[in-house]
Amino acid sequence: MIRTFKTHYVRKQMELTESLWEFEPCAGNYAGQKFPVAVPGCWENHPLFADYRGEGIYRKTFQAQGNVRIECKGVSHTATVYLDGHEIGHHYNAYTPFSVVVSDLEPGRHMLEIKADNRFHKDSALHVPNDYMSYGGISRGVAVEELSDLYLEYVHVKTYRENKQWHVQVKAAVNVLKIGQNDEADITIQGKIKDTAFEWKLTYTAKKHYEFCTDLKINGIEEWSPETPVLYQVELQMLREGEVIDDLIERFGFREICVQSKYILLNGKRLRIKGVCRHEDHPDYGCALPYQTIYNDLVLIRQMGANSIRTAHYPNDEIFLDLCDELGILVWEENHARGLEEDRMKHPLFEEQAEQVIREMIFYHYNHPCIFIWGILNECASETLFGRSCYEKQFRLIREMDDSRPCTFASCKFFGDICFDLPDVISCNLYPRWYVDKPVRNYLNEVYDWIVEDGNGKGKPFIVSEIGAGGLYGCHNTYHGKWTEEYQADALSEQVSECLKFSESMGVYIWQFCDVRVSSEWFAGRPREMNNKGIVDEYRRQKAAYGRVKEIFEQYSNYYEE
Ligand code: ADA
Repeated sequence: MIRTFKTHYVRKQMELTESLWEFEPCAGNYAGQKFPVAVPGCWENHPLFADYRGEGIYRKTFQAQGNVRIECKGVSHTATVYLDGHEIGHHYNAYTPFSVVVSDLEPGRHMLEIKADNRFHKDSALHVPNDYMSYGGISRGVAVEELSDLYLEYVHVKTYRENKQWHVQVKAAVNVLKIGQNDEADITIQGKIKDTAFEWKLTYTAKKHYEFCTDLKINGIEEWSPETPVLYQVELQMLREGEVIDDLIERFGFREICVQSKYILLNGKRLRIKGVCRHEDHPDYGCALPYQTIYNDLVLIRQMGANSIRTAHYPNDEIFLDLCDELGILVWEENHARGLEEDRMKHPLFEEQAEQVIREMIFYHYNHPCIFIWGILNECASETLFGRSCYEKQFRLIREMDDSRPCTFASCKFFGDICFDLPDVISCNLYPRWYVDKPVRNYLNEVYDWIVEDGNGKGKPFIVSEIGAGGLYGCHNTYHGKWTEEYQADALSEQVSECLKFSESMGVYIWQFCDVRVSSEWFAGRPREMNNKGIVDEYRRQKAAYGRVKEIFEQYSNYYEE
């Protein structure tokens, strides 16, 4: 399953995830041997490849003809795509979707091969040894679609209010793959949102790409919010000479996010964030969590009174976003980068690769009402001039692509950060009672005062984007030392309640939801080669901290009083 709802009724779409693929590792003890595997999946979850870092080829045949679009929701982390033995695509970065279109396929069976590579190779600027695992494999769904000579490429819906009336701006594009004999043809695109219909006309000639945009007033809608996650559909159909040749259905919600002085407003109400950071990670599935496991995580997160998830440190699977739309969970979605210092950001491919993640993240995820803020470059070099130039460029790109959401970055460079004038929201990762031996309240005051007085962050909303402590599931001792469940629960109680009591903070994200595997090449003293700051362990067994945080979160509503 690549989405939780159907996006096409006319276009023929087949998901290549319903039967097994063949997997062949390219190196190691089993090089050249073939294994049946499920896709999506990570090879680390096959007992023979639990620590394999390298290249592996996935093979699958499918039946199709004509113009074919192959969409991969995520291959970890470098993909080379071959069809019938010819290379047709290449993509870097595990966490964003990509697609390849091939014209005029003969009717019959075709061989799709995807070579995945999770080595920290020299051309990889973002996937580096880190405090999370860069798994290997086809980690998200794959679909094959048959297209007509032209197809609907995307539809983006922005919702906004004017004089208390809700409007939508609908943008869409058509790609022309082939021109018929007469070199031109009349096309109609019919659109529908609720009971409002609209239409675009197009006469296509040799041009390859056509863009459309319409603003509409929509009556009688219900707003999307955490309490009422009401969703609507935009439905497009493309007709040539009266015949429907393509369709595209997307989902969105009516909601407006903006920043006003120190507040983040959702539909005019002052949001209070009670959140967790979450990696896509599970001992049985790696980063390829199936629908039910993602859903179960969201249930646990909601049950503890949280209203938000930060997708640290990369864009997430669209099924996760679909579910957050449905359940009313606010998402901070982040581009891919963690802890890259200046020399890493000077990697010749860094800029291009990081911007590509932003482009793909916003292009594919634009319609999700759950996403209320875009984040970039977690804990990167925001204390240097070169680092600042990267933050500047990336914020510019985001704002060009989407003016409907604020943006932010999570800093650990306060007392030296020179970028706080750039984002709409100031976010800091703070670890009092863990890495910093100070009472939480004092540390919060110290950091916040610096941001306002010396850090150029005055007058903007402030969020604690990480706070937490390590705790090993089942570890107890009489003196509640570090790594015990008790120490973690005590530290988190103090951290979370102080952040929520702090009148200058608009909310807090706990680091982190569950314990996660870290790459073995990155160590930093993590017991079990895992980051153990989860409030549930890797199998989602609740630690003492879970219940303690729940008690605190439940005392606070989703909004600040006016
Ligand atoms: C950082 C970082 C996280 C994680 C955390 C920790 O703030 O953003 O990815 O590494 O520290 O556990 O130390």
